[in-house]
Amino acid sequence: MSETLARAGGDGGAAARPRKRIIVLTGAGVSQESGLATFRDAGGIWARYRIEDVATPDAYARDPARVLDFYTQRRAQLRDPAIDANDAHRALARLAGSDRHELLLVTQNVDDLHERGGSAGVLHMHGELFKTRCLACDRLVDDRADLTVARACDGCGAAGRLRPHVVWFGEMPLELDRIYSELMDCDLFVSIGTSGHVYPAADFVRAARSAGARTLELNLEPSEGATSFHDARYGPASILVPAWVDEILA
Ligand code: BV8
Repeated sequence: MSETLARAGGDGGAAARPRKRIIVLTGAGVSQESGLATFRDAGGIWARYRIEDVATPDAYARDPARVLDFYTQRRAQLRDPAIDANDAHRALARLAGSDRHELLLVTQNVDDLHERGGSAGVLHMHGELFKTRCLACDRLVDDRADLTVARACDGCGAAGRLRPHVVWFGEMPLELDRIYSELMDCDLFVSIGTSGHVYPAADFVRAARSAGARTLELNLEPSEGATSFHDARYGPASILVPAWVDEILA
């Protein structure tokens, strides 16, 4: 696996056993027990909003105020001190610290709970809620403030050109080349808390399997891609993930 991966400690000396290369993909289910709504469960985000109205480039072009308000509300919720990382996030950070494994943590989530649970180098393939991009000058900044049409870019001063740094439907996810090259070179692919509904993330298990990796699904219930996994365990992530990490580290 390339050096871009978080080296999991250890001196890497010649005598060192080869590290097990693990790729973990997470979805909204890993943050559900932290209090963040998922997308497709009962009462989920897409039960209250239409994707076409709030999560596509056309929606933003047609009614930017509505789209920015959707993300402003999600930012406000994520700023709420009652929302914090859970045991699943923390267990994955523990795994990254192992000197016998190399972990690439890819998340579809735009929240920062993996980071708050202790993970570093998280690959946010659908972007990040606490980042804002200016369409006039392409400036990308950390930003937790409300997004409004009137707000001007601190860099170029243009107003009405700011958007959340998230990947909308119809837009290319981030770092796909890097993800696919790591999938071709991993020993174990683990999918956690995702419905397997959104592509290309839903395709990763097939790519990993075709390259010879073992595949495992940890989810509340069978995902749409359940039959593509060698192994599966069903239940809440805050129970399943720490138990699985303990097994891996034993
Ligand atoms: C693209 C950011 C390429 C915004 C999101 C085939 C190939 C390529 C594309 C497509 C294709 N088929 C269709 C498409 C188009 C589309 C797509 O997939 N549509 C779907 C609706 C069919 N894909 C795209 O548009 C993607 N772009 O492919 O570009 C391209 C581009 C240009 C030109 C040519 C090609 C972009 C997709 C990214 C969209 N942005 N989010 C935001 O967050 O607001 S997607 C959104 O869905 C979130 O990122 C979310 O993470 C993601 C996936 O949802 P999940 O995370 O899985 O959440 P969900 O609620 O669905 O499921 C939760 C699961 O957790 C459930 O299974 C539940 O049982 C479980 N769970 C619940 N509680 C717990 C739990 N598990 C454990 N413990 C618990 N406590």
